[in-house]
Amino acid sequence: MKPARTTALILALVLVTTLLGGCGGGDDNNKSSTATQSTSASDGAEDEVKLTLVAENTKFDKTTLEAPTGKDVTLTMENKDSVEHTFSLYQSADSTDPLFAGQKFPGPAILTYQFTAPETPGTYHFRCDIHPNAMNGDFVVK
Ligand SMILES: [Cu+2]
Repeated sequence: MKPARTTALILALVLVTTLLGGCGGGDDNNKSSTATQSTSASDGAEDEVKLTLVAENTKFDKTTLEAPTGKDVTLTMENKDSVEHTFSLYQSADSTDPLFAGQKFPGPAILTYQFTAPETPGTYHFRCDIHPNAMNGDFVVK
């Protein structure tokens, strides 16, 4: 009788372990590649800034974007137009040498750009290189 009880106990432990393990591991198998995962939704995300921009009727939905100095920026741009738009970052409105030049793409589509915000605080300039006069704004770095 004793061996039977021991076996039952072990089975119970295995069951509990499996359940717990299944619960915790169910969401992610590749735990080795999640070094930058943010565990909480705290807006103080240290290593990345997420921005969004919508292009519609040859206009951006924002005239100001903001990012902390030196942070990795993930900019998700939705192009609602059938024509191509792009996002590029410049030192100033009259610069022709982009700090970051985004890929052009026609809509309707969504594209994610990744770049690093400038290290020096200031008001930079972003624009669509195809429609620079109609689609532009301030990129404020602080
Ligand atoms: Cu454009």
